[in-house]
Amino acid sequence: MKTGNFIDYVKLHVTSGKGGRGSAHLRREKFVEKGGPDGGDGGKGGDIIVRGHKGLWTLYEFNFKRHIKAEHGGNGAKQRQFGTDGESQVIEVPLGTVIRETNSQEIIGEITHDGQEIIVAKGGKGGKGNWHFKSSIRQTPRYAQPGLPGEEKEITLELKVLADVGLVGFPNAGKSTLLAALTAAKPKIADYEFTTLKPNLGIVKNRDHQTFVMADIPGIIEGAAEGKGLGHYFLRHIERNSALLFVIPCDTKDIKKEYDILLDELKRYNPQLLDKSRIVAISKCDLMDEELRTEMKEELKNSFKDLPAVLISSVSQTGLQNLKDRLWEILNEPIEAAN
Ligand SMILES: Nc1nc2c(ncn2[C@@H]2O[C@H](COP(=O)(O)OP(=O)(O)OP(=O)(O)O)[C@@H](O)[C@H]2O)c(=O)[nH]1
Ligand SMILES: [Mg+2]
Repeated sequence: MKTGNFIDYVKLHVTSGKGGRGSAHLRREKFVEKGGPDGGDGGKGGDIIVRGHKGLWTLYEFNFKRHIKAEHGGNGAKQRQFGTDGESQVIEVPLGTVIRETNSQEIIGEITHDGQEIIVAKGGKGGKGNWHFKSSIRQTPRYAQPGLPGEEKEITLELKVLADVGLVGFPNAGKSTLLAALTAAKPKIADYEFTTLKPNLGIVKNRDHQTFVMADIPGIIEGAAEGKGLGHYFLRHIERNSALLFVIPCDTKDIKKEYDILLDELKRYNPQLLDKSRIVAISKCDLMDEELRTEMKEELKNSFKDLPAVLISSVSQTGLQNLKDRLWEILNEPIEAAN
């Protein structure tokens, strides 16, 4: 479905290339009276191929590229020259993309692993040149095959598993500020609680063209399950994320306790939320001096043990690259039975 700037469903019009024509050339040489047929074969039309890429998390780019065409095969020529094969077009998609034929809704295939390729529209075969049709009774065939047409299809790409990050935190924790610091999204930010009333999504661009989607949702408070604050119905927006990023400000009295409250509210909404990978970001670290930061790191080690916990500041842009790298690592851990 399409929500705001977020795309996980896209319809494309794809056309493979048609095959090149076979040539009906007859050889003529100075001292050869009757030349034989020497027309080469036409090249094959390019395919439209969907390929899985583990570094992609959205179908966002197809919002601007709805028509995809592969190249036609080249025509055959004299001296049995083959026409060149038309170049195929490769559509790179995130893992978990289901491809359907739009009209029938029939599933063409599903991309589940990196490098996997599915041909969604086959290029037309090239036509045979006239020399193939030479026989004892037909020494100079003037006939050569035309190339076969390509295929034209409407396909739908749908991202089944959204492997991305949901921000979880109390109101005023700095979730929206973090989204704004990491993505081009421009969520409302203010120094009061419940500034965010509906989810915002942004695309995080990390090094080497790695991208993933981050979802910022309203703050959660203790008792959200009973309807306190904005309640917890909006937690449905992070149900399909593969990792949860807990945002807790550094000036929180008891960081571990706040984390446990958040975890408990998630559990009360849907215990399956606890199966997701988690990472903790201690926000607003520009408010601490070096000494406090060192102390905080010790505290985090004791409280969170194996759970990754990082210090960040969206305002001074500290720790953000580290956070993106950690998120990337988590998102690329093998997914067990994701569905
Ligand atoms: N000093 C400092 N202040 C920050 C930082 N990040 C956010 N803030 C401030 O914290 C306040 C709350 O920020 P938001 O990003 O709106 O917080 P939120 O978690 O989205 O809040 P809700 O939408 O109400 O749940 C704002 O006044 C921000 O300017 C930071 O890194 N350093
Ligand atoms: Mg907010």
